[in-house]
Amino acid sequence: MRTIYSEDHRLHFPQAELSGGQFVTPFERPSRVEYVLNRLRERKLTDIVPPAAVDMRPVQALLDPGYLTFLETAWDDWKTAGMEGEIIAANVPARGMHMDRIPENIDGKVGYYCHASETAITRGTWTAALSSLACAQTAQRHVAAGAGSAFALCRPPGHHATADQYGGYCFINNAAVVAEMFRASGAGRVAILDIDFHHGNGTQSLFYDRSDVMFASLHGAPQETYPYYLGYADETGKGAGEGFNLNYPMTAGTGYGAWSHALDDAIAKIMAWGPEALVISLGVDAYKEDPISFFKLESDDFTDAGRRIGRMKLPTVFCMEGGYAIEAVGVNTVNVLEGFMDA
Ligand code: 5XA
Ligand code: ZN
Repeated sequence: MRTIYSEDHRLHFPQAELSGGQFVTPFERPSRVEYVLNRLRERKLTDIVPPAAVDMRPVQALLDPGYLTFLETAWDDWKTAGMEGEIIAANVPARGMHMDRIPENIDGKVGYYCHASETAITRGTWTAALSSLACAQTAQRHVAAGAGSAFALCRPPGHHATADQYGGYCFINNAAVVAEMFRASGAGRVAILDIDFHHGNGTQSLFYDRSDVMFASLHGAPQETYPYYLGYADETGKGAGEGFNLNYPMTAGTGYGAWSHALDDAIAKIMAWGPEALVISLGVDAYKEDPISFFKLESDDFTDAGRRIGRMKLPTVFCMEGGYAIEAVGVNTVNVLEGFMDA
């Protein structure tokens, strides 16, 4: 399986993340990718290529143009306004306030376009986000051309990003763009299966009223973990999208027994629908030692999960999402890919 990877991810490395009331080194850091690359090489999955140039057309079709302009210009505007540090949202529209009036001041704009203030924007964030997107797009074209599968080693990740909000370390929703590109390249039905520990709120919101893209997510219950305000089992889609959104929230301590049961259920429902392409939001933070998550998967479980996904026998693009048990991220990610290829 081909991996698509860009060095430009390094341009996004905020100094700090707001966590537990303190500024800490961000969990989502460049070295995560090094561990994945090393493991890919160790296991001789060495077809690692750079992405082609990013194509903004499918992104513009899916995301809010004002949001894209904001991401592109935020750093310059922030500096022009005399801000000393990195961009961190300090003011967000809350209950009872206007949710639809965009402030002119950059500090207000940041709050308008942000949903989680752990995520900082730095000088290189936009370029890095575009490079991450380019990896996903190149993977999609490779699979649409008949390759069977591809792994987009995306960083920063994407599944929390909505049409007009960043947060949860995500800026542009790579998996959603890939799904949209599969639709544009002729797939009538596309499924997105999100196995990251966190609910893919951004992906859900982008397709919630659509019947051509099914979204299924296995994640920590929103009562107990980020993103807190979305991801309940009764969110099943709306309008034409009713029945095309499947959430599997699970409680703290969930192990592979219950998790794989949810995976099998999601796979069965996806397969009964008959999609022509599959996008996997591949996070490995369901791992038992992940520092910001609470599931209990072992490294071998990721191989088995990959095998179950591989048995779907669908053209598949994997987009890297989360995973922060830094030394295990490589093994766990590559285990999914090897299980998939072994199916
Ligand atoms: O999949 N999403 C993540 O891993 C980011 C979680 C951020 C929690 N503050
Ligand atoms: Zn995650």
